[in-house]
Amino acid sequence: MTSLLVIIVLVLLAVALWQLTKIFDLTQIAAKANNSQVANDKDNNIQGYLMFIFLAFIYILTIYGLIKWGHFVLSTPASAHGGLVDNLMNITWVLLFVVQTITQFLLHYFAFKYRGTKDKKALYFADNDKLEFIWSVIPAIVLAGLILYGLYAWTNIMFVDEKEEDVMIVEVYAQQFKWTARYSGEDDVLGKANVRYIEGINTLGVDLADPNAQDDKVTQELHLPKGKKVLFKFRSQDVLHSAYFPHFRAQMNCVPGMVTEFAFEPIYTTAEMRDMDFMKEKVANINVIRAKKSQELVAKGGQPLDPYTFDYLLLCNKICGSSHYNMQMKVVVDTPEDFKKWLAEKPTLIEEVKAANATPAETEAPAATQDSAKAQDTTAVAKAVAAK
Ligand SMILES: [Cu+2]
Repeated sequence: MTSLLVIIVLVLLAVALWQLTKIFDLTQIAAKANNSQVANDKDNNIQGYLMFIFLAFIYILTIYGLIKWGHFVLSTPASAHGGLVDNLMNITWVLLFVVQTITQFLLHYFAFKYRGTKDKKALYFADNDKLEFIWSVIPAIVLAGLILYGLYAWTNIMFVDEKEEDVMIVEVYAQQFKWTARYSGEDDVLGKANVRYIEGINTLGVDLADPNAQDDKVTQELHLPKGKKVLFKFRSQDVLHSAYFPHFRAQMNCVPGMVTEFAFEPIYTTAEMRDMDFMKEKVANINVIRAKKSQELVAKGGQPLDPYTFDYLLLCNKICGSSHYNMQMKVVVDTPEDFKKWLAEKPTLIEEVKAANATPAETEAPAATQDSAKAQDTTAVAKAVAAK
């Protein structure tokens, strides 16, 4: 009750103060000599120079941003098509940078040059065909060039002829909040899958009766062989996800109820990428930050952080729920020999399902016999009743 009264008093005090300032303002206005709303030369000069200050602010912010954050870019792409994507991106950035620098200068310079003065009169200028032609045609040509180059890059990257090209087919399965990979095995054909077949450890809903599914292998880590084009088939169990491989410049939405595709060829193994100078520098920088954080943690009685080593990652790039931020899978690019060895060691899904089914059946066997004995008893009783 008291706190409510205090709040009411405070609100009333605030209202009273606000009213008092309004009255004070009104009395002041009457005392001022120049209360005109029309800008004079001094006002216009101030506005004109403010334009230049704002222009300088934009330029300084751009340069500062480039110096401070410029090194955060991903650098060398790890896929065969990555250079094409980076090229397109770089051309777009350079164009934007040049056009932005020039147009912002012109905009602010003319705003300053033609600032208002007492005896200047605005000129009525209806149109100028030549000027309009120039500023329409130049951007149209530049944009058309960019779009054509983009289309060329897109078709180049996205077109995969499964029959002609020697591709390896891998399924990437998305669900809240993890990724699972399925290798198509020796036949290079994935077994059919449907959400209705999901049962026990068959979390991808693979049709175990499908002949193509017999050699499929399901893994929690994505290994890829260097120098081999991999065609990914994406599925999602629940909501929209997006498979994003930043180091390979690849991204594709995973849509429930349909299969989407993306193919790329890894060109550097994980070990080779770790050995590149720019990557060594990045990892060293991260570890400096981690070491500092570790000191803080240890001072508070916690555990220090492990040093960071680089790994390729598959991330989710669609906000798909509360743990979206941590929906990731480690991607390892091996030499073809190491990849073969790794995959050969993995059991097929059929073997895994058999193993999973075998264990509980053996332990539950006595209970099952009892049940069937009971069932036999009841059938005997039923038969006897029917005979009567
Ligand atoms: Cu997701």
